[in-house]
Amino acid sequence: MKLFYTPLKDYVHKVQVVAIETGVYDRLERIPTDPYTRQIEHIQANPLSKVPTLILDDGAGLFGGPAIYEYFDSLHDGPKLFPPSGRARWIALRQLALGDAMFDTFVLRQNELKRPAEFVYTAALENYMATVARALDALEAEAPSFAGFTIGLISIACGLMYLTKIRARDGMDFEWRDERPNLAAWYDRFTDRPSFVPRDNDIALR
Ligand SMILES: N[C@@H](CCC(=O)N[C@@H](CS)C(=O)NCC(=O)O)C(=O)O
Repeated sequence: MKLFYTPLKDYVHKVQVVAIETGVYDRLERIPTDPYTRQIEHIQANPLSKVPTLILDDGAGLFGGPAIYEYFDSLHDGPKLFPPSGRARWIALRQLALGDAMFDTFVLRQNELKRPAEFVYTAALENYMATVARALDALEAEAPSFAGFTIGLISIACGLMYLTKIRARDGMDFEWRDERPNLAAWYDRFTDRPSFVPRDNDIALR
C-alpha cells in the first residue's frame, strides 16, 4: 500500500498512530507529500489533493482520513480502535470529528495568514480561535470520562498535538493547557506510548 502523507516536525498525524497501533505501518510505502503542490500520482488517487491518501494494493484510492483509519482497523484481529456498534461507536465518531475539526480549523487559520496582509480577514481568524476554544472547553469537561484507546481519543490527542506544534512554531499567545488541567493530564498520559513519538523528522516538510 502507498500512503501519501505530510510529515511535519514535532507532530504525529493520526494516520501514523493508527498505522502503528493496527500493525500495518511496515506495509506502507510512505510518500512525503505537500498536498498544495498537486503531485500527479497523488491527484490521480485523490482528486481533492488532500492528505492522507492511500492507494490499496489493487490500485484503488482511499481518502478521507476516517476511511483510511477504519480500513487499517479492519486489517487486524486485535482490540479495535473503532468500537463496533452502539453508543461507544457514536461517541468515538463524534470525538474523531471534533479532533479532526480542531486540526482543520487551524489549517484554515494558517491559510488565511498566507494571504497578503491587507487581505487577511481578522474576523475569520477570531472566529477560528473561538471555535477551537469552545471545542477545548467541551473536551475539558469531557476528559474525566475518557477511557480506553479509541479512534476518537487518538483524534483528540493529535488535534491537541497540532495546536501545540503551531503555537511553538508561530509563537502564538495561546496555550490550550491554560485552565484545562483535566485535558492536559489526560493528554500527557494518553500520548506516552511509542506510536505517538514523531518519526520522519529528517524528512519533515514543514
Ligand atoms: N480531516 C480531513 C483533512 C484532510 C485535509 O484537509 N488535509 C489538508 C492538510 S494541510 C490538505 O491536504 N489540504 C490540501 C488542500 O486542501 O488542497 C481528513 O482527515 O481527510
